[in-house]
Amino acid sequence: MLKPRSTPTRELVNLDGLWRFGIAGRVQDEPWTGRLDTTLEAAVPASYNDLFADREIRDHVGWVWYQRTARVPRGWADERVLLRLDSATHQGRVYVDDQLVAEHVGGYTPFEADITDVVRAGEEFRLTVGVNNELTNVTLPPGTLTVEQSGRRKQTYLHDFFNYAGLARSVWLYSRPATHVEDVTVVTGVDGAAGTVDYAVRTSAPADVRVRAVDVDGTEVAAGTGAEGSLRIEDVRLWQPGAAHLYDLVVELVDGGTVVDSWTESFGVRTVEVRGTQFLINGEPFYFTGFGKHEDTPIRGKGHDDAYLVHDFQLMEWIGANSFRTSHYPYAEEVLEFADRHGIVVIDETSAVGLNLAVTGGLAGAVTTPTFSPETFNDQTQAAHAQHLRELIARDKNHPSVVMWCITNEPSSNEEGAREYFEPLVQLTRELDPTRPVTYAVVMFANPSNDRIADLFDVISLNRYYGWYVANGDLVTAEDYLERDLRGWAAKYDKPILMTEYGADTMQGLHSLWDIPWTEEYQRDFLDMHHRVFDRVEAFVGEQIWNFADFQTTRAIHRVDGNKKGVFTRDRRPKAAAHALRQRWLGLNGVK
Ligand code: BDP
Repeated sequence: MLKPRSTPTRELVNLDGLWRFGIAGRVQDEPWTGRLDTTLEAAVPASYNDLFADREIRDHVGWVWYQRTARVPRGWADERVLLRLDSATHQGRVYVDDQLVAEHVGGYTPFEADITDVVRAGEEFRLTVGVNNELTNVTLPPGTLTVEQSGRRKQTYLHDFFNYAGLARSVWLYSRPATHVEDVTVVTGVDGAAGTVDYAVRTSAPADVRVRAVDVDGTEVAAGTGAEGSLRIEDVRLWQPGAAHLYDLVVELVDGGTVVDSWTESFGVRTVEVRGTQFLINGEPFYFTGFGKHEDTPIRGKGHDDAYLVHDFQLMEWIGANSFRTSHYPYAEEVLEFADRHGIVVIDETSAVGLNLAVTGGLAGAVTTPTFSPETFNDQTQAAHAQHLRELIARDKNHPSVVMWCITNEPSSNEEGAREYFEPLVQLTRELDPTRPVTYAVVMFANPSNDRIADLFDVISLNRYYGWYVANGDLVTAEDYLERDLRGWAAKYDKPILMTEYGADTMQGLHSLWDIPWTEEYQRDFLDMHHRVFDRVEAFVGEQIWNFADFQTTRAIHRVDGNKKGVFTRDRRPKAAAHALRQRWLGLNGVK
């Protein structure tokens, strides 16, 4: 699905701002049928949970309602009119006046509705959006709903981040010509000094297609006609990690000499390949440095915020990080566009986190219930996962910054049923995008002898907590365990190995001379120990620390107002480890 954009043939109205807001039970039934009966207003984009001084809202389980009016610009009489929600976490229902126009399940991918037949150019309409935050065994991420003795409904879940919900990304009204570009796919290659650009344009109706590739200064560097084809850019400037270069692909639909739709897709020319134990970008070995991140800030929760976007990327540059993983869900498209423009490498992850009944918030328990079974994660979960992959890859396939798909975080890959569940999903990912490697983040208790799915993937991405959940406070033992573990994987698979999580909770300002977990010194020494080991293992292609910044979680005895494994605090101040990391990563510069 194309991100709405203003072009010579399309116009765009942003509907962000303050919307009337209320939780179900406190507003009228069928709230879309009239003015929402509330005095509250919520900011969009933002998760609603932390906006109000009201515990019931923060912990509400079920539907909440957002409402505002919007006006269709009067010049849009001959256009199709669409509404686009960049996300509604986790389920959305959209009403124009009294009419349901869209419904979508999945909290981190966009959806839209053609509302031409229910609105009129120049007139106002009432826009009501219901958002539901419930998680079950067939949603991604999954969760469990229970009813307490008091009758209060409660949501529990297996992932270690707060279940922020609402309209955390932008909402748009846009116009589109009746005959239009529906989708554009760009796949690039390198041929000596030239770049090759294979493109495919899907149109809503038969039309003549012409395309041209344009450089940043506006020079046309290649052109072609037809819905599918290949362009050649001589003396191409590649998109490189740390040195981004983007071109525009201008796509025009022409009918009898008139341009009926015009769409511009930016792209970078680069290649990605896994060869043996190497991860190659543009044919050169690439070593990932960086973090697992979260969309998480005070007050806004998971709400997209351009100021934090800029600042987070500044901090990544300052510390020498060349990459991050969108743990544990697809991030706002603005984040990927920024990464495209600034040469930051992205591992794009789905929201399939928590497919593991042996883990609770980072703590391991005994497996009492099978993870994959008709009662737990089943065919319906798998179908939701497949649908999520389709939506994610359709949304993100043209971003040069995205170099790999991570289709799940810490599933119970050592359990029976894991292979049956994942094999078709890996296959689907490869069909949807044959150009990018595929990985999954391997949970600590899956090891080279009991893991059942690693051979299906291109890269082995490990989440390991030696020195934290195992051998806590004993970095000598932890070093030994870590090295054995890594060497075990390296001995079994001829694949690149990447560390996608390692980290120690750290309270900013807590210090000690000794190996005391939670201190700033311990975090620094813990990371140093890991880096010594990584440097000894040949097949190693990168290190992404857990986490970039402290983030909010659900309540748990091992969480102090959230997870504190950030190298930066939640308000983005560096802990001591940040300075040590900076020394290492600026020195490495993406090559080990
Ligand atoms: C891993 C999870 C991550 C957690 C982390 C932790 O992938 O989401 O936040 O552990 O416990 O299991 O800090």
